[in-house]
Amino acid sequence: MHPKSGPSTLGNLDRPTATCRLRHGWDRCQAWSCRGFSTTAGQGQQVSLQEKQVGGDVEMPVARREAETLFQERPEPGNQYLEDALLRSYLEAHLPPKVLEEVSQELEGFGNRLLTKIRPLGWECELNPPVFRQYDAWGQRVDHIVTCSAWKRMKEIAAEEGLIAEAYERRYSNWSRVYQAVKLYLFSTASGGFNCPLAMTDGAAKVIESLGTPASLKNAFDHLTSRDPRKFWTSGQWMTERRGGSDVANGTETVARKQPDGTYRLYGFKWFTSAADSDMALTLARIVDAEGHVKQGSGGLSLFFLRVRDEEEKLNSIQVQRLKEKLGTRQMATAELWLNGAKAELISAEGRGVASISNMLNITRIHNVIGAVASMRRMISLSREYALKRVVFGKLLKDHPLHMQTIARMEVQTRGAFLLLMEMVRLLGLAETNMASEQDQLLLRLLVPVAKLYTGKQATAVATEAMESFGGQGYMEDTGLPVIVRDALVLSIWEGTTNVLSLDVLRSLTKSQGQVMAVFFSTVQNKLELASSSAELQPAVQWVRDAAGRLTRFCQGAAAEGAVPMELAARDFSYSLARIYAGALLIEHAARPGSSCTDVCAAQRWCRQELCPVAAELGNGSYSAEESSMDSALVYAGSPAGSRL
Ligand code: UCC
Repeated sequence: MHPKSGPSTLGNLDRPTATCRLRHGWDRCQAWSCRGFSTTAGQGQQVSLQEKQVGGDVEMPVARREAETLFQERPEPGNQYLEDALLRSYLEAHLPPKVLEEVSQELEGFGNRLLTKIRPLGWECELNPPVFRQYDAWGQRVDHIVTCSAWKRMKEIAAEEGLIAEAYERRYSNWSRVYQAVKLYLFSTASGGFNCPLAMTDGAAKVIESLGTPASLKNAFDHLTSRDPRKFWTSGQWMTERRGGSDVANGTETVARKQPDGTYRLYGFKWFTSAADSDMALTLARIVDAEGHVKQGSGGLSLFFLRVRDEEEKLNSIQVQRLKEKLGTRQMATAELWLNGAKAELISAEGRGVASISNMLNITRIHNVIGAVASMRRMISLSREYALKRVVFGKLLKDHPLHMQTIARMEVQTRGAFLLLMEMVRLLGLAETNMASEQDQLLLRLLVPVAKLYTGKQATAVATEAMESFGGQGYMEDTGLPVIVRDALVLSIWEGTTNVLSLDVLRSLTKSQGQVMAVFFSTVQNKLELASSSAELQPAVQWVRDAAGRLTRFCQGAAAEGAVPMELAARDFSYSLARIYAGALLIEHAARPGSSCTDVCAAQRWCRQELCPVAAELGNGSYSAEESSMDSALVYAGSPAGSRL
């Protein structure tokens, strides 16, 4: 069921709860709290005697009064920036003092704006998803995607806050990317899905900048990176077609016909176009040659820029087929689009479409990581707040050790993911200010798919676990919790599934002829050395060293085995990279002067898990030909297809 109306206990923090308003009206609710009554369930049990004494005061029938005691208090986290210990300690540890002083002031203000203004708007976006109007009242085809006023306001806020501009103005040099990522991380779960168009907008700006900002694209770049809400544009990324979005090289059917004026007309069907209300898009197509032929495969793909509508708001020879019925991210319009001669500009070298759009992919994948870490952080914030209020079995949830253990495990996962994110954007900032070494660039190329695939899975696990920590309330649509869970589920699908990204990890190894692994190991080693004087971190350091040793031996063995076992091992291999690298980052963070006991504990706990699953699975024989054919036998047991294997 999708909520269409009614305030949320989480979404509408500045208003009374739905239950209060419906049953008594807000005044009555406040009157109760003035008398010092808690309406929390377990506390209700504790205060039942008091209640009996004052029952006459409230003039309520007994049956109804008993129902009142089942009310539960909503969790109300405060300023997200101020309450995020790891974020603040990371910034303190890394940013130059002057930059830290400026950005922490701005972030505190942004945290307040999120709390009081932006989050309620985000909830409005959830309650008012986009609607597709194909015809007007007189039968004219208009293909209008109608978005709500809160969504439009989100676009203005994104510009005002410089959520894209910050990265390209570079007022904090190499730290600008870190600062932008932090703002996006805080914005993400409050944004009502607007983080999605921002991901692609950032990606498009990155592509244009990587092309040297050609004169023909200067105007678009200025719009994408503007802080002026009247000028700011968002961009789509139209890559997925009917045959799917993973194997882009073979799935792209859209063709581009050159026009006498040097522009192109695009013809094709784009199957998933997210943020379809965007101002512009980057898309792939195959150029038709003079004989009317197109080149198949990756080498036949080129990259194009197009405006979605013209100055009079008329679609650029594009028809909207329909909006997608998605499990989550419903606040944001994802559409099927027919390109029926859309006017476009070729912006890559012919046949270099995939390589050119990969700049966009890497940015949107980083945004995916931002979304994943933000979802985890938000769910934990809500969960820990709730544990301060909810009483069960005679005491607050926070006093149940098993409950605390469950949240603490999520916290450790989130910390590892957060540091992976920060490491990537730190490297990106260096690369964009010509301060990155060749090693830094190789590491960045490797870490983007690793972090994307790993945190996507973590977000799903943490979001569902945290939802469970609310009991039945977590499953209630109007608490807003299911929205976060649904929206998190897309993170391991969008911008490359876990397996596709695992293969991308192998691609980065092949392209660098293995150099990237040498950089990986030496960087891990350097981080571990920072902890050499900390006795309490030594067990964790040793676990990471052992895991890195097992991974080295795996790599040496895999090189001898050939490509097939490596493909089979790709997912476990990528998980091993993520766990070992995040372990080293947690140790590095815990080893800094002034670290806290929770920093040390998080590092120890992270490193206690299996850090090198690929070596463990190799030991189990999981990548042998026999095991691989048993995989298929297991999958198809009982299916008619089983006998044909
Ligand atoms: O489908 C989608 C919608 C899902 C549902 C969404 C619902 C709404 C959600 C909204 C949420 C907010 S999203 C689209 C998902 N698709 C992808 O992300 C693409 C996944 N596939 C890949 O990433 C593949 O690996 C491909 C497409 C990149 C593989 O293409 P090729 O052509 O086979 O790749 P090649 O030949 O290996 O690479 C071509 C060139 C090479 O450069 P050169 O030629 O110089 O050697 C590669 O090194 O591109 C380079 N390259 C890269 N460079 C490829 N990938 C990268 C990279 N990541 N970074 C740098």
